[in-house]
Parts: sequence; structure tokens; C-alpha cells
Amino acid sequence: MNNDVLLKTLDKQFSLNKETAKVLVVGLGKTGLSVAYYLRQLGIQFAIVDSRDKPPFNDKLLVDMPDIPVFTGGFDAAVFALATHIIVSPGVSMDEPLIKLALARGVYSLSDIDLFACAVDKPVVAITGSNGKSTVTTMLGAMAKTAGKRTAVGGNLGTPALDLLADEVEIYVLELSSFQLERTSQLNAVAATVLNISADHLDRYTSIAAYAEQKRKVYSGSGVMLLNADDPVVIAMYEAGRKVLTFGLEKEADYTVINTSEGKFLALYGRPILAVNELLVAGLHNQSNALAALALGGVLGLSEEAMCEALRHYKGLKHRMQFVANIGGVSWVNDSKATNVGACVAALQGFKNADVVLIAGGDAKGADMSELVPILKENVKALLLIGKDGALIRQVVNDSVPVYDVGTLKKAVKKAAKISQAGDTVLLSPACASLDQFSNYQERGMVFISKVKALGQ
Ligand code: UMA
Ligand code: ADP
Repeated sequence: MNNDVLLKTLDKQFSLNKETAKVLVVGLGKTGLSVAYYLRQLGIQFAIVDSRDKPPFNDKLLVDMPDIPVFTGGFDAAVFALATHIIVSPGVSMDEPLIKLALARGVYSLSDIDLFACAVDKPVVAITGSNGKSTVTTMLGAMAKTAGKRTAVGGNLGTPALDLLADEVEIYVLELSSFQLERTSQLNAVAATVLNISADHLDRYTSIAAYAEQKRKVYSGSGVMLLNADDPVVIAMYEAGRKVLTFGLEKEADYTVINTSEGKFLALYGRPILAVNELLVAGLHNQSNALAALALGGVLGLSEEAMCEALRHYKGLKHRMQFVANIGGVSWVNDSKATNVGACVAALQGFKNADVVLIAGGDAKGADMSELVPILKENVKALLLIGKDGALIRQVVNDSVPVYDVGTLKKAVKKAAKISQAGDTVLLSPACASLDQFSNYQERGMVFISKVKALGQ
């Protein structure tokens, strides 16, 4: 889309007029930087504010756009007072007092996803949910690429949406978080899905219902709604008059798994598409993820042949049930991306006997840990607790399985090596965010891998 048309759209939707708008970009992480480049090429006036003393892209901005005012080390009322528009990065809560104040005085709020949505003129698929977002996003990306489509994949996955925009792209596949959706109004995906809802980010939302309400925004617009038939919260998002598809393993659904004389198959309306044993990724949750990806790919018109070919080669992402090593008959598995209870439960459901030594704990983000207890009792022989909210897990587990308060991941690996026996699996699936002890879940996973590898030497 050319800049003049886009500026007209922004003026219409947000009264964002190039001559008069003074945009304040809140946050100088990946999102803030992508917004800065974008506003710069549109010729819109802006400043940036970040509460951190040294935000990640401070130096880069200084080199690339030395003329742009950047305010760091806190949020200053005087800086907010000048803004006509704010674009708040997902890591910053909309409940920040100065943001609330700005909104109350009529400042327009939009997001990087809004800017993307106003500019994009090719089909967009939008994927959200508490768990499985990155898996389904990358599965669908692989399907579209195998089908020969020039495909851009990103959003919450890592590459900010605005950085994906390019003339040659034919399909955009976006992973979106509740934080991105809650501040977005312009999304109109050709197909969208909320994969599932379980407790997460309750440090930023007052209830699961409030969190789910933000996820629901992925369905805004007029595209196909893909609903998870097994998830009552998602099914309740159904909107009459819209084209709807469903997927599910338990309840009746358009895309489901069927039993045939040749084994289990992913199927559409009872017609087998791909044998489950051809999937390289393990676990029922990944069958569910594959169904969702097939459904979204179907809306895009991708051939089943190409989609199946991509699924046959999809190896899964790092830090999600990633096999690390087998040492003396003990398997070590890195599921560091299990940053909430639902992901840890899904991981444990993949094990049939009580042969798992589980390493869990970290920042619980306000979640109720009690949902872990039934599956812990079933499949976990020992629980090693790390991080700031390990004690919260101990409280709910209440000695129903042996618990060791080891504190750090390094100690957890040592202890697990001592107490595990051949045939066991040591699983890092923390059910918590990593930020109390690590910079991110990737670092937590890397530390786990390096400590495990050191054991084998
Ligand atoms: N921060 C401050 N003060 C500020 C701005 C940010 O303290 O003024 C802190 C935030 O609290 C947060 C960190 O800085 O801890 C990063 O925030 P950000 O908004 O600058 O993040 P970005 O670098 O722009 O990355 C964001 C997403 N991050 C978050 O939502 C926290 C990335 O998702 C996403 O890949 C990227 O945009 C591109 O779209 C990461 C994530 O953790 C992977 N997402 C959460 C999740 O998946 O659970 C939602
Ligand atoms: P997200 O991007 O939503 O965080 P990922 O695909 O990165 O999701 O997976 C995150 C964690 O959730 C991993 O531990 C993974 O094993 C687990 N997981 C993946 N898909 C599902 C699902 N459909 N239901 C429950 N847990 C899942």
C-alpha cells in the first residue's frame, strides 16, 4: 500500500494526521524499534519513552535516528502530556497511571499490530491462545512455504509484525499475545484462532475471564473463526453469522483425530488426511496443534499434499519438549517454554507412568498452581522446586509427591541426576516464567542443556 493511502487510513481510524500528530512510542524493545522505523518512513513526528535506564535498542536508535527524542529511566508526566497518540509496547501494562491518564484526556491509543493491519494488503492468519501459539504459527508457516507461497511468519513469535511487511510476501502468519490484542482494533485476519485458554499472565489481568476477553479480539473482522471444540471458553467465543470451523480431539469437530483399521489419523469431516504416527512431534497437544494448522491452511487454500508434507518434516521448536540427552538410561527433556500451568500439565500428560522427575518453579505470574496436583500425583515420582514461587507449588502439592526445595536450576540438575534411575525422564517444565532467575525462557533452557551435557562428560 502506498504511503498516501495509508496515511489517509490512519487519519480516518485514529485521527492520526501527519501534520498534527505527536506520537509517543512507549517502550524501546523490539516492538518500539519497529514502530520507530515505521513512523520515520511515514514522516510522522514521534518521541520514545522507556521506564528502563538502558532499554535494549537505545544505542541503535541513537545511531539510526539521532534526532528522535528518547526519554529513559522512568515515565515522565511532562513527556506524556505532549502526546496526541500513544503506541504502547506489549511489555508495558495499559494500567500504568500515566497511560490511564493520557487515555482519560482523549489521547488515541493504537498498537504496532494496528499499524500493520492498516498497511497489509495480503491475507493474514492470526493465532493466539495460552499454549501452542508458536508451534501452530511455525507449523502453518512451514505448510505455506512448502506450498510454494512466499510467507512471512512473526509477531509475538519474535519478529515484530511491522518488520515483516514486504511487497513480495503472499501470506502473513502472525502469533499474537493477549497484550498485543488488547490494544489492537484494526485486525481483520482471513482466519484466526484462539487455540485454548488456561491461566496465564494473571499478574496483568484481574481474572481468567478478563484475559480470555482480550484473546477473543483475535476474531475481530470478518474472517473465518477457528474454534477449539474441546475448550469451553473458546467455543463460547462463537459468533453467529460468521464462517466457523472447529478442531478438537475429544468433542465432535470438523478437524479431528479418527481411529481407522490402519491406526489413528488426523481427519477432516471423517476423511483421513495424515497418520498420527507420521508426526515427529509427540503428545496429544501436538495432534491438536496439527489439526489447527491444517484448518488454517485449508482456509488459505493450501493443498493437503503440501500441508501433510510440511507436517511430516516438522521437528518442533527448541525449549518445547526438546530431547536433550539419554544418560545411563535416563532421558533429559527441556520444556523451558512451559511458562504456565496448562503447558506443564500438557507435558506431563505425555507420560504414562510415575517415572518423571519434574523440575518446576520460577515466577508464577499470579496463577493458581493447584491444577498441577492431579497429574503430578499420577506421573511424577519427585518434584524439584526452583525460583521465587517454588514455595507456592510446594503448598498445593502438600507432600503428595516427594518434594525437594533445591532453589536453582544448577542444583536441580545435580539432585535429579542423583535420584533418577534408568527408565526415568527428568523434565524441565517449570509451569512458571523464568524472569526471576533468567533473562528469558531460552536462557533457562540453555542453562539446563549445558548442565545436563556436563553430567554426561
Ligand atoms: N519494559 C519496561 N519498561 C518499558 C518497556 C518495557 O520495563 O518502558 C519491560 C517489560 O516489562 C518487558 C520487557 O521490558 O519485561 C520487554 O517489553 P517490550 O514491550 O519492550 O518487549 P519487546 O522487545 O517489544 O517484545 C515484544 C514481546 N514481549 C512481550 O510481550 C513482553 C515479544 O514476546 C515479541 O516477540 C516481540 O514484542 C515482537 O512482537 C515475547 C514474550 O515474552 C516472546 N511474550 C509474552 C509471552 O509469549 O508470554 C507475551
Ligand atoms: P506458546 O507460543 O503459546 O507459548 P508453544 O508452542 O511455544 O506455545 O508451546 C509452549 C509450551 O506449551 C510448551 O511447553 C509446549 O510443550 C506446550 N504446548 C504446546 N502446545 C500446547 C497445547 N495445544 N496445549 C497445551 N500445551 C501446549
